[in-house]
Amino acid sequence: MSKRYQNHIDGKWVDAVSGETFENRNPANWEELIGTFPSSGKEDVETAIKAASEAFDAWRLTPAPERGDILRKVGDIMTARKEEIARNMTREMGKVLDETRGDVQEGIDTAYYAGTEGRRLFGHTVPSELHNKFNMSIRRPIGVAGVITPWNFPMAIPTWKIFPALVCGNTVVFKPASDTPLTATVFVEILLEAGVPAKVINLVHGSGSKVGTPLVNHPDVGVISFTGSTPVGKGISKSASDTLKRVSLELGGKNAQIVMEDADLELALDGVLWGAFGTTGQRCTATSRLILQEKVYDKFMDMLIARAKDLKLGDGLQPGNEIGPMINAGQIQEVQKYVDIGRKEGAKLLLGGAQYKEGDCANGWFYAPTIFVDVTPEMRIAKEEIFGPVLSVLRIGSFEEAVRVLNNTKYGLSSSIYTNDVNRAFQAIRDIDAGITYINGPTIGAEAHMPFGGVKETGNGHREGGWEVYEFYTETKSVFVDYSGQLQRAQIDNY
Ligand code: UN1
Repeated sequence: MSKRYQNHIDGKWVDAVSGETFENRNPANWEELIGTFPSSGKEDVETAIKAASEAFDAWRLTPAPERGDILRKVGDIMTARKEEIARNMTREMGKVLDETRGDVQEGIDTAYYAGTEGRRLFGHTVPSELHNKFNMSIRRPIGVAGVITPWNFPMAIPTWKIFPALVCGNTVVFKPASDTPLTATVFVEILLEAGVPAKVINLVHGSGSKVGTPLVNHPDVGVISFTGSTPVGKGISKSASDTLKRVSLELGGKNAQIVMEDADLELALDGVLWGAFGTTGQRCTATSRLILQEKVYDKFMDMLIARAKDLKLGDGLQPGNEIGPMINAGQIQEVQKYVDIGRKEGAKLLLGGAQYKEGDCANGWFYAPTIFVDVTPEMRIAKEEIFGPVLSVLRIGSFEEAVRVLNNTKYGLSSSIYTNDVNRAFQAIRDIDAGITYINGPTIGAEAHMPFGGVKETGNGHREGGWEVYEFYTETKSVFVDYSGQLQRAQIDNY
């Protein structure tokens, strides 16, 4: 039985004002309706922002360690419900159960990290220029945070954004991707059960244009955190400049794995298979390019094709399946568009290249793992994000050429090099233009307590995860305490 789900606004579970709804279907079997969700609009967003603004004062005055304690309870509840959340996540967005379990675990780790961060939120004390005067900086919450999240990590990414926002003392209006509204709803239920005050967390379902845009434009929202595509991120950045709000953008990637001739090839093979085809290639950190040294080219390609052609596609809830469906028909078309471009550009298709409809996959959005060779650095399939199970292979001679080819894209999120030469490894760390570099590991595999984000058009300089995101959600105040009992002019006026 499919269920009718609601928004959580102003402390209550409610329908959209318009009464309209949208459907959430299983991408592995589109005949399975998971539920209907409110198709919200500007009025719903405005009520949510008003509630979040009203709740701000009491929440910012709650001691940060106490706010952190609530998140520790959130982690406990998520741990107890991990399996159920993972199963529902696989049903609504397709990736295989092992991966959705990992997605929930990333949220759990983020909860426990955030919980203890409530006991830090460090400021600085520094000496004053003057006698009998004390200087410090403290951190204050910003106000209402607007959080807009994608469907590929329906639990982990909302936790990356919402936990630090809350620990820092902000209240939240949360607009999840309309492909994964169920996980978002369960997440908000858990926050409330753990003790987040009802008006502090508001959930508004619906589309980017009807819910996201009014959220970004609203003058009472002080900070926006968004993960999604680069074109949408640029639009958000422009709109947010009207109200000068702070914005964190985590956008596209065109990540590459370099394999040098001295690499452990078996290790590199496991890495590229996981990086390129895990989550059906639908990670912003996915390995979209393999940059392969010519001396090991033929051998490695034989190994790669042998393994990639046997990857098992199917419903992620069935044990043994390795690759789930893509998220929806639109993404299938987008991937097909790039496969056609690659062919026209003269790359050679070695594997896949079409929607996959065999057996149990007939009623789902499956796409065959796809590998292009003879890809040159200037081809679009070597430079543009595809967000699907498509790997472009580029042949290089030297290490220097490998780094040059890797950097030849407007994105800079994740990167990887397989080599046993420690000098090359450190040169790669220094010279690769990316926010993340893995040595002898694939391009995917973030850790909750490490900064996450990229350079160039992958973002606007902020990082999620780790300690840096806590700075994003706070404003610094410089404080001067003069205990001299006299007017002391600043040093510049006395010099
Ligand atoms: C994303 O695809 O937006 O490192 C995030 C990784 C994951 C996070 C990916 N833990 O691949």
